[in-house]
Amino acid sequence: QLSRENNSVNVALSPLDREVLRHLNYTLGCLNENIDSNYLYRALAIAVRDRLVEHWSQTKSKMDESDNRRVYYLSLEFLIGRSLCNAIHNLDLNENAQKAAHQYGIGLEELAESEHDAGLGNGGLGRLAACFLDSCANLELPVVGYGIRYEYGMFHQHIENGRQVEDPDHWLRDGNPWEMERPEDERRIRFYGQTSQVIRDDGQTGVEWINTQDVLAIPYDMPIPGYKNGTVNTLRLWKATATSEFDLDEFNAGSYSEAVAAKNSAEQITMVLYPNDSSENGKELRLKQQYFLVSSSLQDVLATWTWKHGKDFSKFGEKNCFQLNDTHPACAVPELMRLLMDEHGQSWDQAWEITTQCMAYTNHTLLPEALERWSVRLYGNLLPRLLEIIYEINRRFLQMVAEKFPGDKDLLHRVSLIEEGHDPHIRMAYLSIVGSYSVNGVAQLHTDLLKAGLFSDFHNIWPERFNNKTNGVTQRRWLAHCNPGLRELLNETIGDGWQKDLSKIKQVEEHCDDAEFRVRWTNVKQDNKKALTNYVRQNTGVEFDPSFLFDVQVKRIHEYKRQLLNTLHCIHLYDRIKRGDTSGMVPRCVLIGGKAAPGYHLAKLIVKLINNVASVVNSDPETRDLLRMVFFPNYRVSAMEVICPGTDLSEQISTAGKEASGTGNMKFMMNGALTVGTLDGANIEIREKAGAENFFLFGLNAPEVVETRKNYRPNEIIAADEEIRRVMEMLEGGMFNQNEPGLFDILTTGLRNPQDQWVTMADFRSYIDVQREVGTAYQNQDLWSRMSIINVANSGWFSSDRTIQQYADEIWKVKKLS
Ligand code: DL6
Repeated sequence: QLSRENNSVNVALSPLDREVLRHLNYTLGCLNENIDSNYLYRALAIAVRDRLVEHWSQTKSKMDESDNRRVYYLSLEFLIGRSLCNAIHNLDLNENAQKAAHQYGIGLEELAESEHDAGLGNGGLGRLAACFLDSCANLELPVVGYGIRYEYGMFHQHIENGRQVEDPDHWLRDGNPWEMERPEDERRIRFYGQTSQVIRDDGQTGVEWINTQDVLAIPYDMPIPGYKNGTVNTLRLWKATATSEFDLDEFNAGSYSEAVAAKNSAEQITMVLYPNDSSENGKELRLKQQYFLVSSSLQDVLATWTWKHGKDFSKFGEKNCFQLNDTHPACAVPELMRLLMDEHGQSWDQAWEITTQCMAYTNHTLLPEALERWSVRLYGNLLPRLLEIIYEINRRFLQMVAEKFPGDKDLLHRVSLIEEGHDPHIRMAYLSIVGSYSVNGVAQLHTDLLKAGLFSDFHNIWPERFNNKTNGVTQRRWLAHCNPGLRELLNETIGDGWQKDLSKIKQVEEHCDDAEFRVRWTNVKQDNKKALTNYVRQNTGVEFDPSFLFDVQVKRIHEYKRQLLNTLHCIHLYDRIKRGDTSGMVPRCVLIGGKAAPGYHLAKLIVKLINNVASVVNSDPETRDLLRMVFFPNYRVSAMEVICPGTDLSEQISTAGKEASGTGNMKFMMNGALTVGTLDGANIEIREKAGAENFFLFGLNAPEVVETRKNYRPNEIIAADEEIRRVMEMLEGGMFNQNEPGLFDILTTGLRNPQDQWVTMADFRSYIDVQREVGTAYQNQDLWSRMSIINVANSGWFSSDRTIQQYADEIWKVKKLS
């Protein structure tokens, strides 16, 4: 409970302060002496939002008036996190907002914690979409985000007896001051039914989709403010609702629950985010979500188009572009065809030309289990008209391939959009490639692997379609906002131009030989480590010591990301300490955090192992001066904002060739952490930019992983290496599962399995060795801070502004709104 400290009307109030008070009193009806901090947060958020509204409307008018091409970023996920401080930062309102909060005896940072994270995404892919929107607004590009307004976002994770437990995330329960409902733009979405031939007004035969079960899509708009530039772009999120509130006949007959059944079933569509980030779901409800997003967004764009251009679609493809964030919105290809042909009277050829002129597809994964395939049966039942169109696209495509590569039957099988068999499936990645003019990967290695492997046949057919766009993150959230200490030091040293253009951060490299500057740099890190120490204590009860090396791995829990390798290393350090082999050992706090998909049992077992090892390590008085370990629960965007500024060492240790890019690696680099990593994803580019001497490299590269797997004998590796053997003995001997014998057998068996895809044992020795180098380097704080400065100075490439400028120039061909 807070109360106004200056309640007298005579006190001079700043305009923002006055608005906060007015919203508290009259928007929220809160006239009490004592104010709940959540009310104050909402009053401040609305006051800040008020300052966006005019710019928002001006940006929309500019877009409407301009003849520029427009881009629509279609994504099932936008992992936004909190919006208040981001808006305050971009509006340059920090000082005023601080003062307004202080009127109530609370700091802005503490007040901001009242905001629920908008967790509308799983991890990298969703967070990338949020960074991209920020950069589009910063670059004043005419880009609209389209997504789903999930009632429940990413589940909350808590730990019980070392195990992950999931809780629902009802992030909207206190209202969401950042959204505005736009019922006037509702769209009707159709499911099920059949198709039938009709004769159209112009005498041509057409197709009608009949007997459908419909739902309505209602848009909620969120403002996306640019950085001090007066631009406010839009993220439009769709909510599903029934076409009528309830069935009046049923209602009058007294069957109340039946009367609202349709409403409930419609609202289910946008009820909850699917929590799998790296495996497909195959569930009908998920396909409904995908089609619901795509159809409502395309109808929205077409409505704006016809309002301006009537039935003239000749320039539609030139003036519009849809970026597909992975294959999740891939039904945009057949849906745009359907809308153009069945609703707007275009011929197949016209519709196909338009579609392939405006669709672009980004691939985010090489993992076979994450590649979407939809059962033809399920698809045809839910979306019969779309299935017909997909079959026709495939027929024409295969005909073209047969003409271009005569006699190659095998090729036709390989590239067909339909995987034949007793239960045929549609290959959504192939559909996306065939329907798009651009296909991109998200880091150079990833794109190279796509071209040479997964999509090699398509690369052969259309080499010009493939391109790379290495990911990036926004420096405004991931440095300026989350690391105020470093922000101020940078501003003082090189000016604040880096916030708009991160390439300017290079200038700080000149100061890496200045001893006094290095001390200031280290002091900033030290303060951030203290803040992280408090955060860890509050959330876990574990005491970190800010003088230790903070070694951090936070990301989704997955076998390929190898949290298991990190844990094995912790066991190894524990063993060394117990044996008294501590010479040159640097004291370390190891933090691991991340969510496991609820159905991914091995990942959940890895969480349990991390917790069990941490509990043994932390309760042993012999080791506490050299090693602490914690599993950080409920890892999310707002947690990363505290974790990454306080990190010394960033763990990016995936099996080479498996991590498409990674973006956490970039956030850590920007905040002065050094990376220990494999040659995977964007790590390769991080190392190139920072210099090999400022990066701790270990392990096999991607081709070596492929070679190693042909003759992989982990048991021999274990037997031949005394230190590794001891780690396995501790693990297999039950040291970390004394009350639950055999609990981790499935993990140890996996590590010893010659078929282990992640070849953990092949990299373990190299990882132990490089971690010794890390320890040695950390002992020389002067050298460490120099390396840290050089990493930050060379992080300019990893700004999402750079990535988005490349999308704009090379894929979208779109110019800044003038
Ligand atoms: O491109 C964003 C992000 C990459 O940085 C990660 O390396 C990659 O794992 C992630 N992919 C996914 C899986 N999605 N699908 N499909 O989240 O994308």
